[in-house]
Amino acid sequence: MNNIVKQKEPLVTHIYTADPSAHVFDGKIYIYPSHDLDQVQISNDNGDQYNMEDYHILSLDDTNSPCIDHGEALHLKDIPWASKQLWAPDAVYKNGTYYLFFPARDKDEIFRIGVATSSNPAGPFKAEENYIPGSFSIDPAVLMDDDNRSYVYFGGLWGGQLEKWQTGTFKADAEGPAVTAPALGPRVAELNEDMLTFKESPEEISIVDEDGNPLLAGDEDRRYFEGPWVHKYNGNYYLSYSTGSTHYIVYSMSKNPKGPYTFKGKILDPVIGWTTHHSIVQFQDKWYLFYHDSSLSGGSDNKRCVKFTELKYNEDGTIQKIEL
Ligand code: FUB
Repeated sequence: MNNIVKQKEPLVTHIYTADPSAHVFDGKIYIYPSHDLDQVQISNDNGDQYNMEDYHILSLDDTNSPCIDHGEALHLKDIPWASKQLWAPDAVYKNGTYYLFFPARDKDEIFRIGVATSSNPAGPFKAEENYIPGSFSIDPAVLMDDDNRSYVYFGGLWGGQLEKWQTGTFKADAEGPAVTAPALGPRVAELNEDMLTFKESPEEISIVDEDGNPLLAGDEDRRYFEGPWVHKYNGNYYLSYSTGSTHYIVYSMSKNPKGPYTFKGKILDPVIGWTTHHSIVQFQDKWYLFYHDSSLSGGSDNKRCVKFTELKYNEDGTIQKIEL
């Protein structure tokens, strides 16, 4: 348990946490973060410094309550198909079961996406024997739509390996598109009723500018890098994500969960540390951005802390940029 949480302070300080996916279950806010290890690591573009081995789930009774750490919810050793690097997870509830979606490298060092289940939002979770067939790359985020259809959004460049899947199969030496070519988009797949398998092959999401032209790979202030999050507000779908190398959280909007999405603007400027990763959730009558930075460790890329702050919309549905 932590002290009373104040906005923009770390939710917990006894462990390092990152990549917060926040949801309201049973009237409380549950946060599904990565659990960064307290290790000295040299950073590289492959993300080897993010060597996480388990998940802890956090919760808040309300936005002024102490933050509760519910302890270890799932460990790498209990995931039969995974070899290392438990990266950014997400969770969804359906018919009495909570489903934890998470990326990890398989025994061939290829990132895949797995599922684990629990009857409790805080776990413990039991992993499926194998990863989701047809899954790849990182950072799964699940949207349960109003019609009860569920979609998994995922994908990340560089260490997240998305460049290596451009042909539909893994090519270890594949590189990203030329800077003047359309950027790679995140992938989306609808889930079957069982919530454990894809109903279809993942599709690439197109993110376009106000004129309908695809964002280009060289447009690093706007193009997709990793950390997708899709939420719905007033009938619009919002796809927000990290621009990676330029360190922004930005967003785009669509009338369709699979896009195309039209780029709108920035939500958050760069934070302390290389990565930036967020989620957006409504709790009671307000909206919140959950995010991380590396302030708790004095700037170590691989020792991050989860925070939150209020998020507001303009009358036309666009999101107000947050000034921390
Ligand atoms: O935490 C490991 C990786 O760093 C995540 O999967 C990315 O989104 C970035 O935050």
